Amino acid sequence: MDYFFTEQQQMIIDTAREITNEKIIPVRAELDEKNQFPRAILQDIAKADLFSIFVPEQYGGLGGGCYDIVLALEELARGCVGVATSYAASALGIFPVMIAGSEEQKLKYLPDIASGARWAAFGLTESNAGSDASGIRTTAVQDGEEWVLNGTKQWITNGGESQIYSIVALTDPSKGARGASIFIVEEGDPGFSYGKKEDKMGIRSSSTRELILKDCRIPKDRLVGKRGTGFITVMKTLDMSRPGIASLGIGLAQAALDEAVLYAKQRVQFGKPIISFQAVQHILADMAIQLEAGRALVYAAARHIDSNPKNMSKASSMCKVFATDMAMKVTTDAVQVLGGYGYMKEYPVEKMMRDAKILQIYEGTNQIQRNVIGQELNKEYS
Ligand code: COS
Repeated sequence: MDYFFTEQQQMIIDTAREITNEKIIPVRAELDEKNQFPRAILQDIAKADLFSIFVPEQYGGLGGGCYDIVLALEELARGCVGVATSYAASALGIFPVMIAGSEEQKLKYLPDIASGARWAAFGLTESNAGSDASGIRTTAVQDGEEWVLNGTKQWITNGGESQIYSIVALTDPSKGARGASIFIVEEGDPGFSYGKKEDKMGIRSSSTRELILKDCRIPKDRLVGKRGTGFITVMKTLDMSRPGIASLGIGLAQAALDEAVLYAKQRVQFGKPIISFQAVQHILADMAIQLEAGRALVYAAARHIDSNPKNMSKASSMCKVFATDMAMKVTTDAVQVLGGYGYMKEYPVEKMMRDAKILQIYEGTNQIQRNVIGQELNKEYS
């Protein structure tokens, strides 16, 4: 379908497509197999200026909106969701600074993020605080001109690979969510180290690691926004990032559909290519319908978010749920169309199905998204 992209959007798509075709697809199976972080590909992405999309122009970025980001992510995810996740995590990690950071912090960090010289990551989740984001236990105590952070963050995307971390910690533990604040922690800060790297079912090229803060001392000016406003910034950050996860589902489902159709055209059974059988055609047709419906919703949500930045929660959660549930279904159906071959690592749909699962879980499970949508509906109709 023609979505009438602007010249700039088409340029973003073409640039990301070239990286996907030339740099990602040839190595994705190997990265998956070896659990290997795609450092060289991220450097190519930086050279192609794609890290600048989500940074405002005055800090060296392209000043793109949500729509521009989802287009880039969709193309990268068509190649590999693990690689695309590593790219997206830098945006997620720096959104708190863009949302609530001081002018000095923006000038210090955003140009490096835009050029891809440094990557960011977001440190929210802990072993006992996943869906319940306000249940974190990491603390930050002021000591003269410094903050002292203590705690362990779990499952941090780009952990150990990024140089800049937005860490959520309690500055007033008795106040719960209203006692949370966000801090910038940099690689090399005293008391900051990395824990074990996870061995995952899918998106294996992305790095998922613990962050350990043990009497980690950082300068006073690393507090992002006002003390105690961290939870609201976290919620706004996730509102901004969730359409990106939706677009990973779109790119992944497109890749799975492409593989399934091409296979069905060349696989001969009962004397005919299997695409000539209605049973197979109907599976492919449903995959295509669901994919296009998801894409239309993601693009519509992204356009809505760009023009209504203060009212994005419902659109953001709706597209995240629909596109990622769809990606799980479409990748599973792709494996079905390829049959026994689809189950083998020799064909890429096996990896696609494994990669799809995390999309329904990370950046807020799809059950949490439904809670957000339900609460927004409750407000709208009151
Ligand atoms: N934008 C701005 N503020 C928001 C907001 C949003 N989208 N959503 C909630 N808030 C505010 C509320 O208005 C409330 O403010 P006050 O304390 O001033 O009233 C505050 O934040 C707390 O909101 P709420 O009571 O709804 O928080 P809950 O503890 O019930 O949690 C959910 C809300 C479940 C939505 C939140 O914990 C969440 O998103 N969990 C998933 C976390 C996640 O995505 N983790 C993935 C890992 S991060 S990559």
